[in-house]
Amino acid sequence: QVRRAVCPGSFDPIHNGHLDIISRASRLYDEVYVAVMINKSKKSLFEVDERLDLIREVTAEYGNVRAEAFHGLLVDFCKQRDIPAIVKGLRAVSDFDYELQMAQMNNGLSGVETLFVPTNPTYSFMSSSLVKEVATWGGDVSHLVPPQVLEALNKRLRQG
Ligand code: COD
Repeated sequence: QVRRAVCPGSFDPIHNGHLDIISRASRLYDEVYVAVMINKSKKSLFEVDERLDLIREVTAEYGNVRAEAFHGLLVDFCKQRDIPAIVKGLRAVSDFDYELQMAQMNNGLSGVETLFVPTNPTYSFMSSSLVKEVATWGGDVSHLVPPQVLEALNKRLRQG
């Protein structure tokens, strides 16, 4: 039986903290889905297709990762693809309350399990919003995102 897991998020854009979790999941499972969950009420810097392209470029080397966008509940994404496990990174205790709530809700809805991976401390302070904020004001984020993402950020932010 093929062992599948999903790493869900907004990935606006994908950064090294996300990649750390995805690469670790890719070593634990046969197939890893990266699900870009569409949230129309959240203003984004990158279109869903741009986010997917960046994810595909930077995860290609892992060989067993595929990226898809989804509009709806994460449990439905999982059901449709026969995915029994959600893999999430935990940055700090501050993440825990909300992550626990979602994990319990998702388990109650469909029986899907959530596995938490402790974030690599190198990346535990990172979020897509902070990366965008620092980059917007000209700060150096080259150590926080893969080169393809850095290029996309510079391009987008220069367009103003
Ligand atoms: N280091 C390691 N991992 C990290 C880091 C970091 N610095 N930052 C984020 N991560 C991991 C976390 O596991 C995080 O959950 C994931 O990457 C994605 O991060 P973001 O910021 O791109 O994504 P969020 O927080 O916007 O994602 C929230 C979801 C989209 C997962 C959630 O809202 C969801 O499941 N929505 C779908 C609708 C649904 O099913 N709702 C009911 C939920 S009970």
